[in-house]
Amino acid sequence: MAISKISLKAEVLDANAPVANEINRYLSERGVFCVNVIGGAGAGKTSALIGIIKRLGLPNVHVIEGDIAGDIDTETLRKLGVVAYQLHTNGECHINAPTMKEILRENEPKEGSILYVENIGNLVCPAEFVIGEHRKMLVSSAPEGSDKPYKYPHSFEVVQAVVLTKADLAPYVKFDRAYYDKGVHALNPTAPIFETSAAQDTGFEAVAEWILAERKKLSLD
Ligand SMILES: Nc1nc2c(ncn2[C@@H]2O[C@H](COP(=O)(O)OP(=O)(O)OP(=O)(O)O)[C@@H](O)[C@H]2O)c(=O)[nH]1
Ligand SMILES: [Mg+2]
Repeated sequence: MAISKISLKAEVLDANAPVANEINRYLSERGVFCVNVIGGAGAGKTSALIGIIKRLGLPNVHVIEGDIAGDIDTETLRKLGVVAYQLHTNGECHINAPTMKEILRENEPKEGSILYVENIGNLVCPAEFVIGEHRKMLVSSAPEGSDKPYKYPHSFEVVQAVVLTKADLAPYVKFDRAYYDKGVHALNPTAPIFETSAAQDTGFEAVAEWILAERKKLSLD
């Protein structure tokens, strides 16, 4: 039973990868830099995106909001003037490449833009699926606990940056920053950890600068 589950998972991931490569080529040819934002439910992904987008400006930004149900985050972003598209995963715990391809067919991102994709909130499945992104960014929050890298290692391994948010709450939840950093660095020695707070609107400049620098590395700016 366990073996057939594993082979089914491998099959699903194998089928996903070529579509993700196709999307990556499509986006790169259009000069669109795509960041796949993953993180637990309620970690602060949408709030972090707002903080980043405020720093980078609206004109060349698109957001795909992945949800199981509803369009609350999409509406929040639209009210702020962000061009946001709603993607529903029909109950799936992650966005996959075919679904991403479908939404891109219906909503072509503007050439030269930055496309953020807010994935479904959980620390497991979104880490496994590539969807054509250039970078994966993890939003991880202090109240989730400093043990998260140790319990959900894959989410910390596959990303190129970690946004440690809700820093304003760290003193109230006994967040152990040294323990957290040790766990993150053991799994991922190169990813920067950006400390932010959406409540205090702090730390997002550095994240925005990182995004622009990563885009430049790929000559997509
Ligand atoms: N104190 C504090 N609260 C925050 C911060 N960032 C987000 N929140 C709050 O945390 C809750 C969840 O924030 P969201 O940005 O919606 O989180 P999310 O990860 O997008 O949530 P889902 O899309 O539902 O998975 C909201 O009540 C926010 O106001 C922060 O930096 N500090
Ligand atoms: Mg959200």
